[in-house]
Amino acid sequence: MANLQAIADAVIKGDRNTVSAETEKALSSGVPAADVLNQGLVAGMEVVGKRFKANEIYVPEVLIAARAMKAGMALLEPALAKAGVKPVGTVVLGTVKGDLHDIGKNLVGMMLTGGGLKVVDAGTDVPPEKFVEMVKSSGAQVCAMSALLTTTMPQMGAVVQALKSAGVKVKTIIGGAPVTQSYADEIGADGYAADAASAVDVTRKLLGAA
Ligand code: B1M
Repeated sequence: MANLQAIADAVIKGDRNTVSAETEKALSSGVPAADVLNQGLVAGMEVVGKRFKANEIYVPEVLIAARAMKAGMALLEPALAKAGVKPVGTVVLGTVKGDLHDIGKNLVGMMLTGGGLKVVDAGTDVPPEKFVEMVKSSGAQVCAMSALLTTTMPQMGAVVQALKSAGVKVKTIIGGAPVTQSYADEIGADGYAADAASAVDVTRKLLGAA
């Protein structure tokens, strides 16, 4: 019997073995991957975020919870990313310079792959010049950036500017907890998405494939 609350609780405790076991159980009993993700893994990480903010837990506990969440996400990946679909475009995706948060970025990557896009993962702490270089070398039509810190958000503007200065013809999309549509407008990004699922819709729209 699938128990999504058990997945959330195990993420909160940082118990990756239980996260993996319960995620496998849920998937094999037919629970949709999106429910396992949202009601299990993401629900658990939301509690972790609140406790972190309230100084009830600290960075090591958050890291252990993040590792547990990643174990569950690795199991969900094949279900989220349906194989065999011809890519409708290529996206370079990275977390901007100074920022090491990659859980949301990885989720966006999985959903984009599932949405029929080829994703070139630039990793975390990616400086503007690396985004430019990777967009050029991959021939990507979209450059997607994630930022989780208010202090690293300005890097997104720096990437938009660097792409323009390099004369690279590419659409840009941004997202991450502190990012908003008005911020996207301010820095001249072509798109903004609040979550991984909308990132797929916005990217496909930017490519004219919606
Ligand atoms: Co950090 N951290 N963290 N952290 N951390 C936050 C972001 C924070 C909000 C916590 C808090 O105070 N409540 C806070 C930022 C405050 C601010 O700037 N406003 C914070 C801080 C302060 C820090 C440090 C500075 C702490 C310190 O060292 N004192 C430090 C910075 C390190 C650095 O990056 N240079 C730090 C470190 C860490 C860990 C390493 C411990 C760990 C990251 C592990 C990892 O990613 N591998 C961590 C974590 C896990 C968090 C919280 C708890 C959870 C983030 C997460 O993974 N959420 C976070 C609190 C919170 O957000 N509740 C916090 C789950 C994930 C699925 O959601 O990433 O938001 P999220 O992604 C969503 C959407 O935002 C969107 O889609 C995703 C899902 O639908 N999205 C996009 C994301 N990218 C997108 C791109 C798109 C479109 C949508 O288009 C391209």
